[in-house]
Amino acid sequence: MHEELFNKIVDMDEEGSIKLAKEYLDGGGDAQKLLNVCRDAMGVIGDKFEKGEYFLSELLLGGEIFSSIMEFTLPLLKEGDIAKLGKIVLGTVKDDIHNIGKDIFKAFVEAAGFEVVDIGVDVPEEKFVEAVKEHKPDIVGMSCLITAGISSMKNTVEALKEAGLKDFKIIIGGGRVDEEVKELAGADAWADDAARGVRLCKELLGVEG
Ligand code: B12
Repeated sequence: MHEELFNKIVDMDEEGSIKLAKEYLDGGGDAQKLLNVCRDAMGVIGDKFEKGEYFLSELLLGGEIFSSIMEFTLPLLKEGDIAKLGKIVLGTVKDDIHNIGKDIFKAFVEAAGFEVVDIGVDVPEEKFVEAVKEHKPDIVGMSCLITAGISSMKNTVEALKEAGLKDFKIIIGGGRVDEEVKELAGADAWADDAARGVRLCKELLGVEG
């Protein structure tokens, strides 16, 4: 199953990979092994995107395939099966309703082994503050595609500080971020593609892989 499923996912055979994954589990296959194959395949898709061999459509489809397989695989995983690299509270900032990039990043970073608490789009500062208090993440991720979102990110970082919350790193992503915006917002890292974002999340927490 392993190599065949890996190839089907990397080759973007959505129907074939879902069918094969279901057959594997129905035949008594191991959910943890299935998850590992999906993770490896997602890593390769991310690498191919960074190298320019794959485009946005493949990234989107890769995210969809992973999410579809996880829908029926996650409930079968035992507590402790999912090696968590860390927890991320993720949202698109206030006044910005773009969700596509956030959702792709979410699928890729979950595939890499992070737990994600998705708090949605157009998320006001207070909601980030509440979510951080409640979920105690290792990383706060903010997505931003529009210029108006830059001040929202800055305000969110300030609101988190004012609330006395500080035991986490902040990463920003989306089409409207760069080094300058990172400095302005007071974030620790920025990424304008999902694969880079995953790598940076690992770097921020000093985890291998
Ligand atoms: C699709 C789209 C829409 C859709 C959104 C659909 C949806 N459900 O998301 C609709 C039509 C609703 C829309 C609405 C608007 N849009 Co629009 N939209 C776009 C468009 C064409 C594509 C955005 C997109 O999905 N890109 C693909 C994703 C995958 O890319 P991405 O978000 O960058 O994500 C990747 C990385 O950045 C990273 N990533 C993303 N998030 C995160 C988070 C973290 C933490 C990390 C680490 C990584 C990460 O991973 C992703 C995968 O690699 C862009 C143009 C463009 N070229 O970007 C304009 C664009 C973003 N929109 C724009 C505007 C202005 C608007 C509107 C204000 C238009 C209007 N006048 O009504 C509205 C409303 C906006 C609002 N209030 O938020 C402008 C923004 C300009 C600016 N500088 O402010 C753009 C750039 C178009 C333009 N050139 O004018 N839009």
